[in-house]
Formats: sequence, C-alpha cells, structure tokens
Amino acid sequence: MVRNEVDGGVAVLTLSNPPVNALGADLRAALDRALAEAIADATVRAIVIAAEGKVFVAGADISEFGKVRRRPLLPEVLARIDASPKPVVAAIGGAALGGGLELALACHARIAGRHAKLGLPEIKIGIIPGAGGTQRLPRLIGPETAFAMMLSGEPVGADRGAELGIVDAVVLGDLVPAARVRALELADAGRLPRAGDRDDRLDPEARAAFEARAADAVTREPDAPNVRALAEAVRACFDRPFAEGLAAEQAAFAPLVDDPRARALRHAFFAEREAARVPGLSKDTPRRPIETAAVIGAGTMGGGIAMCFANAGIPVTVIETEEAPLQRGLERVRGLYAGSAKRGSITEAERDARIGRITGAVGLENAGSADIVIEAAFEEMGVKRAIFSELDRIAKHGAILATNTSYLDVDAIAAVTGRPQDVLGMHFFSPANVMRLVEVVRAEKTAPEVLATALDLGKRLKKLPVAVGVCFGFVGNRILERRSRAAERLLLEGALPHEVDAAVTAFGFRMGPFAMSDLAGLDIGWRSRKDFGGRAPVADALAEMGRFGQKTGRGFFVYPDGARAGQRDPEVEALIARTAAEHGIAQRSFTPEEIVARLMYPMVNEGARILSEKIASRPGDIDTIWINGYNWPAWRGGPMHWADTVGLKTVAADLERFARETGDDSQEPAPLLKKLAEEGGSFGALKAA
Ligand code: 3H9
Repeated sequence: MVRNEVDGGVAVLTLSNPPVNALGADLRAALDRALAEAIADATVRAIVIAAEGKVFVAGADISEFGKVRRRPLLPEVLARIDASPKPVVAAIGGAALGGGLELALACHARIAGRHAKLGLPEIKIGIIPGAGGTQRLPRLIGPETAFAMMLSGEPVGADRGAELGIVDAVVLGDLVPAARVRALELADAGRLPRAGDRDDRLDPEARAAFEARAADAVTREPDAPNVRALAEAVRACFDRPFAEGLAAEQAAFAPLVDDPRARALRHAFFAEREAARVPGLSKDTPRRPIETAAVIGAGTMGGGIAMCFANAGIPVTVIETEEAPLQRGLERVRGLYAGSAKRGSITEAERDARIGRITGAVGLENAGSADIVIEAAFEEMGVKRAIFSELDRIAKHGAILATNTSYLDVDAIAAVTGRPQDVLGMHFFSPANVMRLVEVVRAEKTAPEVLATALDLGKRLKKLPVAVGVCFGFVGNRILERRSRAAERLLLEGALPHEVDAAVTAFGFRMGPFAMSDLAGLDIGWRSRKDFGGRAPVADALAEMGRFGQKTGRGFFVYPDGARAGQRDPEVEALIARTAAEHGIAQRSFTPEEIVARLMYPMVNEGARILSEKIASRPGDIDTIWINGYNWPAWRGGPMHWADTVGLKTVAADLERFARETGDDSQEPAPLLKKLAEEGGSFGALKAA
C-alpha cells in the first residue's frame, strides 16, 4: 500500500489504495510504518509523500465512519510527521481532499501538479475536518479564508492554492523530482516550516473578520451542528496554542460522526455512487460512440438539454418545426450563456465556443446524422409517437433515440419504430442545464449497450444519471404524485396551504408543495389530470377560476404586485372549506408532525411498490433521485433512508391508520413495506434488485 524507495538521500513514499487512495486503517498503518522506517533510516535525509493514480488522497475512508476506529488514527499518523526531524514534502498530483489535504498540510512543504485540487469537503458529509485542518489551514492562509473554504467544502485548483498559500509551488513538469529537490533544500536549511508553529495570521483584525463570517454562517444554518462546530474549532486557533487547538478540533469533530445528519449524508454519498452500478451492465458492456447530438424541440427543456451537450464539447443540432420558435429558443440559450459570461462563471471565449456548438435547424430530417437524438417536444403521446416514427425513417443506423418524457410510456413510444432496442427515455429535470439528475429509462427492449451508452453520456454531460424502469412518472414523478394527492387530501381535512408548506419547509425542503404548484403553474397538473385522470378538487377548482399560480398572481396563495412569496388568501381557504363540506369531509387541525407523516409516508409506500416492481434497482436510487431532482434535504438521506430512521413499523402502522381514516385503500402499506416492518427489517439492508 505504501512503496518506500530511497534514492539520493530521499525516501519517496508512494501511497496506493485504489480507486482514490482513501486513508483507511490499512493505509494509515502502512504509511505510519513507512514514515517510522524512513525517519529511522540513517541514509534518508528527507521524505516525499506521493500517490499513485489520478487522485492524490480523497481523505479518510468514509465507509469507516460510525464503525470501531482502528489505530493508528489519522491525527496520530500526522503527529509523526509533525515530530519528524527530517523534512516531509507532499507531492500532490490530483485531488487532495479532506484528510488528504490535512496529510499534506501536516507536511513541511507542498508541491502541486497542474491538476491538483485542494479542498476540505467534510462539511458536505455532515462533519468538519478532524485531522488538524481547522488548525493548520487558518494559520497558512488566514482564518477568514480558511473558514470560508471549509464552510463551502469546495476545492480550489493548484494555481489558486498557490496564490492562497496552501501549496508552496505548482510544477508543470515531473512532480516527484521537484518535490525531492524541495525536500533536500529543506534538509540543507535545517529549519522545518510547520503550519502549527505559525501565528502571524492570527491578529485581532483577522479575528474580527473571521467572527463576522462565523456569525453569519451560524445564522444562516442555525440547525446544522457542524457549522457551529466548525466555527468553534477555528476559533480555537486564536484562543489556544496549536496542540490544544488540535484537541479542541477533536472535541468538536467526534460527536458529529454519529449525528443522524452525518449518517444520512454518508448514505447519500454512497447511494449516489452506487447508482452508477446498474444490474445487467458492466464495464465490458459495449458502448456506442457519441460525437454529435440532435435535440427535438427548442423550448425551455430542449434548449437546456442542448446546452448540456454544448458545455460538454459535443456539437448539437436543435430542431424545430418552424423558424420562429427555433429562433426564440436559440435566443434564450444565447441569453443564458451571455448571463453566465457576465457573471464570470464562464469566459467570453467559452461562451462563444459553447454557442458555436449549437446549430438550429427546421425539420426532423436534420436529425439524420446525429449519434443520439433527444426528443423534447410536447408531452403528448400522439406527438411523441409521430416524431419517433419519423425518426425511425430518418435517424442513421445505430443512433440512440431518446425521449425526454417525464411521464409517458417509453415502450409505447419505442413500439412505433422498427428499432425499439435503440430507444430509451432520458428524463432531464428543469432547468436542464443546471439540474444534475437524469432518469435514464430502460424500456422493455432497450439494448444493454444503448442503456450503458446513455448512462456514460449522462456522466460526460456532468449529470447524475440513474437507471429506472418504465411506469407512469418513473420514480421521481410517480412518488411526487403521491405527495400531491396527500397534500390535496390534507387540505380537505382541514390543514391550510400555508400550514402544509410550513411543515414541509421546516422538514428541510426549500419549498412546500403549494408554493411549488404556484410556481410551476396550476394549469399543468390540471391539464395532466384531464388527460390522464386523477382528481384534485381544490386544485382543479382554482385552475378553473383562472388561478394558475404566480404567473397569474393568484393560485393557492396570492402574489400582490408580483411578490415572490405567496400570501394567504381567504377566498382559497373558504373554497377549501366549501369543497370539504361538499365531499362530506370533516375538518380538523393538524400538527406539523402529522402533516409530514401524512405527506411523506405515502411517498415511502410508493417507493416500496417501485422497488417490488423493479422500477428502481435499490432504495438508494430512489433517495438519489429525490435528493437531486426534488430537493429532498440531503441531510435526511432521501425518503427511503428517512423511513428507516423513523422505523418501518411506525410508518406501516400509520399508513394502515391513514387508509382507515381516509377510506383510501392505496394508503395501505405495500407488501414489501409490510414485510420489512413485520421482520424488523429496513430498506437500507435490502440488496440490489
Ligand atoms: C475526511 O477526510 C475526514 C477527515 O477530516 C478526518 C479524519 C479523522 N472514502 O466519486 P467517485 C469511493 S472525510 C471511501 O465515483 P470520481 C467511491 O465510493 C472525507 N470511499 O470518483 C467510489 O467507490 P465505488 C473527505 C471513497 O473520480 C470510488 O471511490 N473527502 C471516498 O468521480 C470512486 O469515487 C471527501 O469527502 C472516501 N473518501 O471523484 C471526498 N472517496 O467505485 C469524497 C471516494 O465503489 N470523494 N470513494 O462506487 C470525492 O469527492 C470523489 O470521490 C473524488 C473522485 C473527487 C475524490
């Protein structure tokens, strides 16, 4: 795991723990031994720590958290570096994250390659740096900047790292030789620069700046225990000597690891990665080359999808039926790129290059040469089938034909072609150029290589593709539909729209279901219920009154003078009471906890049905979809993980009660949920389908 090569007085210790050199117990022990050996070796004057592979070190092994910790712990290994009489230099070729950067910070110098990335992302998994990062980084780059970096968790590149002072130099050529030279220079100089010895950046002015940022961070996220802990740990830099600061960091770090939020975030981390492993596919499944793309439809969705291709360097043709909507669509795309360049998120050259990769065309025949065609036309089966039967005639042999439908039966769309093996769904989320989630819908006849190619393409587009099966609404919208139904039912039973929304935002969503309906437009659900059936007496009555939501200034709430936040409307509340009376439903009040249970348990129940039907391969896929496509709070781990934390017995028993109280049989616990509840099982313990 650690290769120790001594040459010319320098011991180069090369870490190797694929895929990302995570500092698991075995690697820590091996590194500790190698360090001890090198320090004891009289022929060694200096030490370099390098790593094999693209990633330098991705940090602690996250899968070890929450289990018994095996020694040596990372802080113990780093203490050996600190105490080393011989200089230790880190040669950072790729990402040095979390404990990986902390390892480098404990060294006496850091040399980075051009592709190095330097970050402390612990905050994103609910913890804080726990191997000296909160004490060393502030001393190197200043407490305010260090705090901001640890608070965002975002890494910086090599050059920015050098500007800030995280690394001493960036080398364009061979990294290890450069690190050796630096190590020998330090050995010659005889004085070892240790981050922990510095206090030149800890002046009162720096403290004031840090305190202002810390206060702001805690105010913004009052319920996040790790934000508070991070502030406390960094504050110790000012109040205590380095060694005591390290102890303060440990005291702040340790309890966070077992916090339910951190557990949920770790679940989300691994679930997201596991989603890439799709049953029936392997790395040996053949892939088709994708060099060009066509997108049918220049609306908001089509334009956004085209931008994803252009951003990934893939030329794309956007196709419309007429010139005017095409030009409107292209204009909108150019406007979005201009906005990004203006904000500085892309350069002007990038803006021009991306716009240059998008070509507009009128007529489906222009899709003939594309390796993949994504249809993003009107959400209507007739329209989609007409397009696909045309595409069957026009598209080149072997092209992948994808529909961006969010509900419709992909098998029925594939059936109009003579090549159903080449057809699948790619359900992007709006705005498609921003949202990471893509549900990749495997239809009955989709060939494995077509599915594998679409999933790979998703990654190339910097998306998070999750494979799902065919059913109405797939995974995400099918579950959403359950929540919408439950929300409407709650209104009839007496909960008011603002109460429901408040309970949902308190749970952690950015928006409640009614504010979301108002934003999306009530006409959308209304039309879809007309097409596909389903009843929502309150929402339908509002839509019939022309209350389409924010765009008409009135929906479940009112938006006087274009206000963004909705306000209660007595007219709506009276309408709800009237509708309830018409349906003979008695009204009462609901606590926020009851509201959450009434909305979320049916979602979990639908998730269980989805699993039994093998529409999703595993509970983690459902969680990944809801976290990334529907803003489920990641620190609650997604609906299935959350249900496990509530306890499936409770969820199943409450659903039985809801079914009795509402007379709605669909609330009865699904067989899988019932079985797990009876056995004392959990979704987390289920294996991939
Ligand atoms: C920490 O360091 C705490 C310390 O402060 C204190 C300690 C006392 N552990 O993402 P990928 C796996 S907390 C275990 O697809 P990429 C991952 O599950 C840590 N496993 O690759 C996947 O496995 P599989 C702070 C890890 O190239 C495989 O590696 N560090 C870890 O797209 C490939 O991962 C972080 O939060 C890990 N730390 O991206 C960094 N990291 O193939 C977390 C990865 O079986 N990691 N795996 O599905 C990342 O951000 C990305 O993995 C990275 C590579 C950017 C490195």
